[in-house]
Amino acid sequence: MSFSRRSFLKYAALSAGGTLLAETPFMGAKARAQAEGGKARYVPTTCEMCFWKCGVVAKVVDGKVVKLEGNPLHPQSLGKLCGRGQAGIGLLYDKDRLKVPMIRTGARGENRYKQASWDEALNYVAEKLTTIKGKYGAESIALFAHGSPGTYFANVVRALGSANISYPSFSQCLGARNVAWELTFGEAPQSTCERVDMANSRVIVLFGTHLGENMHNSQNQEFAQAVANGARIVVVDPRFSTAAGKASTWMPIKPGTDLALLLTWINLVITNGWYDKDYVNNYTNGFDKLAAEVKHYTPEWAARETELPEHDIVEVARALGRNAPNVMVHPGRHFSWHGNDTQRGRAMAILNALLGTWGRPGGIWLSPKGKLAKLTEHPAYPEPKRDSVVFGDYPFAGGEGLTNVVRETTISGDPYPIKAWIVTGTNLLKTMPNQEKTRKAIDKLDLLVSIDVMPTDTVMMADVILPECSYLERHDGLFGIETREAGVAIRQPVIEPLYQSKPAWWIGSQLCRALKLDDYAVKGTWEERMRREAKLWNIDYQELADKGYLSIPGSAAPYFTADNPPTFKTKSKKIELYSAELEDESFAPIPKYQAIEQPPAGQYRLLYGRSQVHTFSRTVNNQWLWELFKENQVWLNAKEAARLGLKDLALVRLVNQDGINSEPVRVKVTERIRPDCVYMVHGFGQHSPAMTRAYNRGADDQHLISKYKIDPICGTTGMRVNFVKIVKEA
Ligand SMILES: Nc1nc2c(c(=O)[nH]1)N[C@H]1C(S)=C(S)[C@@H](COP(=O)(O)OP(=O)(O)OC[C@H]3O[C@@H](n4cnc5c(=O)[nH]c(N)nc54)[C@H](O)[C@@H]3O)O[C@H]1N2
Ligand SMILES: Nc1nc2c(c(=O)[nH]1)N[C@H]1C(S)=C(S)[C@@H](COP(=O)(O)OP(=O)(O)OC[C@H]3O[C@@H](n4cnc5c(=O)[nH]c(N)nc54)[C@H](O)[C@@H]3O)O[C@H]1N2
Ligand code: SF4
Ligand SMILES: [Mo]
Repeated sequence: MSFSRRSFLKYAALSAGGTLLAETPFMGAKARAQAEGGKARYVPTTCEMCFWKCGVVAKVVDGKVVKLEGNPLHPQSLGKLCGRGQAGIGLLYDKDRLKVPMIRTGARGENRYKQASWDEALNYVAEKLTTIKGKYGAESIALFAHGSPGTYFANVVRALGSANISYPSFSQCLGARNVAWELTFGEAPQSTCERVDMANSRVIVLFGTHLGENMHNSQNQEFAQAVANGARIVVVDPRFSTAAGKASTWMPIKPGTDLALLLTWINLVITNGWYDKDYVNNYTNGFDKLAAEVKHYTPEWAARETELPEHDIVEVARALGRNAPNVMVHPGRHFSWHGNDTQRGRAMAILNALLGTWGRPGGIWLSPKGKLAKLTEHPAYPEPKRDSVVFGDYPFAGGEGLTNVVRETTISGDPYPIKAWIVTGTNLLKTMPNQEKTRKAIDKLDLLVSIDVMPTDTVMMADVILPECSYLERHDGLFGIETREAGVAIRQPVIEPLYQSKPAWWIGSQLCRALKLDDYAVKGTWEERMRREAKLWNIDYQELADKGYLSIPGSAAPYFTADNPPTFKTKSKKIELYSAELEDESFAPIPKYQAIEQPPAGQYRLLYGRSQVHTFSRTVNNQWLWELFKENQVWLNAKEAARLGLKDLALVRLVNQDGINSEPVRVKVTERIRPDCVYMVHGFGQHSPAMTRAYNRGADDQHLISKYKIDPICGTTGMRVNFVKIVKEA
């Protein structure tokens, strides 16, 4: 497939839902309103349609939000929003939004609730939490969170005396990647965003990382720039992704064999001398051991294992070597694939190290200088009496906590019972593998509180539902934003909260008061606190509120040069090609290839990913995005479809290795996927009838992910280990 540069740029704009905006001059909200005669009001704020934290400028006419645009002053949006960001209005005005606090009256999942006042609902929660704490100890209260509301409830849980706090963004997303890079470089390859200098890169290799479907805004804009600048794009993906459409080489790898390819590239780069010798000599340790260890990973062997052409394997390694250090093997983001993910991440990090990409143009840029001071206005949290369970027995289970371990502990009651869950910003039934376990854990609870904006499947299991207002109706943050430079962004209300919904900071503070933990409640309003924070940071709050983003002058880290060498926060202060830390814990200090289980005849490996116009399950009911993409389909290779007698759009069910059936779903017959796997967009198959548009639309990939494989190093859950057969639906 070949696109001219011009048509690609047009296409890149289209792929964001057909609606990327042209850059608008923006000198601040007031100036803009004045320039236009004052009919419209403009409010800069921060998007939460996903977690990229783009700067938004909202246009308000007669009290109604009529348009959301990208803030040109903000480095995450660069004047544009993706389709989901623009559709924030669809969330704000969604008729199905949670509107009032509710207390369950029927059985869990029966959808019977009574309306409650805020006082009643919060007192009810506080009483229950107090009883549970009295009976089982504070540690029996756990928080699951994702995104900005988490902060306010982590405060409540810590104030109560528990540290059982976990986020799916570690366990079900990028945990293994960060751990791998921390072990290798002493630092994750991400600050606010992945620190990938794509626009200046000459060769970019993507493993999965389906940019263009994965619509993280500025990253996609930089990817488009890279293509326009003539970078060579190599896409390793069993599926011909949107990014593969921009690639010179598509490598349709056999799923789960990526480590074989990576180790072979490491071998080729070493044995052919294609690595950055000065860099490797000066900044790494363990090179000789690495060279010896990877010797037997030959291209012939890799070709058999990965089912990729040997010629391509060698040729891409050569291209990387020739263009090093201005190249990158993109570190990826969603990383919990097969349960051996930390070692895959290690191999990616090692390959980047050999090519000298850390801190170099076109590689991984360094994190900005200086850190913002922390504003703490409450007493220290009480020390939990019993250790938190959130890191399980995994020696490298990073700082964010493992959702799956909290779930496991809730089911087993070992080492102590967990009896209350506070859940906010995450749809656990859709997010964690093995829904039966999630339900089983919920059955064990004395209290499930949900703070959310939509009546999702998980919300409708809650005992108490507390309606948060959308991100367009609240103060939140300030947010420290680290891209190449450090900066500060604001989230502020564009309009007042609709219905009886409230911001998370208010709900959290009121809950503290109801629990008689007044010292942990916000002093005054959150906005007042934001002003105090701005003062601490020497930032003009008024200017920030007008512009949406302010950069911190002089914070950008330069590329590294020989007189400005990088410092590495590893134990040896060098890049650890050989990891003594892993060895000390009895893990392979250099990644070793081990083949993973492959599907039996007649079954396919279940793969999943993103649609450019949806975020997981959080947007499936959004009127605007729903109109663009109402339900997912199952991608199936054309030859396999012919063999099964299935035409395009045929209705089927998938049945997994444990006999679990999917909802009925249509087949997309395509040459764009290997014959041994099928692919679905994640987030569909909502069973909550209160989500009237999304209800029963499409199929839920998570329902079929009953099996998962835990990474022994960091405890994240590999989820691409399920096999399905396809059954025609009558
Ligand atoms: N529009 C949109 N964008 C998003 C999000 C969203 O919800 N919507 N979510 C954001 C978040 S939090 C994340 S973490 C990222 C996730 O997005 P990525 O980090 O890009 O996720 P991946 O799992 O790397 O990419 C999915 C691709 O991996 C391929 N794949 C499957 N199995 C294998 C394999 O064994 N080997 C290889 N090489 N490829 C394989 C699939 O075919 C698919 O094309 O997206 C972010 N961007
Ligand atoms: N099978 C499968 N599982 C996956 C993935 C996959 O691709 N396939 N992806 C994994 C990845 S990469 C990630 S990061 C996680 C994402 O996991 P989650 O973050 O759990 O994803 P969502 O499904 O978007 O659920 C978000 C919830 O937050 C609510 N919400 C949205 N905005 C707000 C707000 O402003 N305030 C509050 N209080 N709530 C809000 C939504 O209504 C929804 O209930 O899932 C992981 N799990
Ligand atoms: S990438 Fe899109 S959805 Fe995510 S924060 Fe930016 S505009 Fe919002
Ligand atoms: Mo993620």
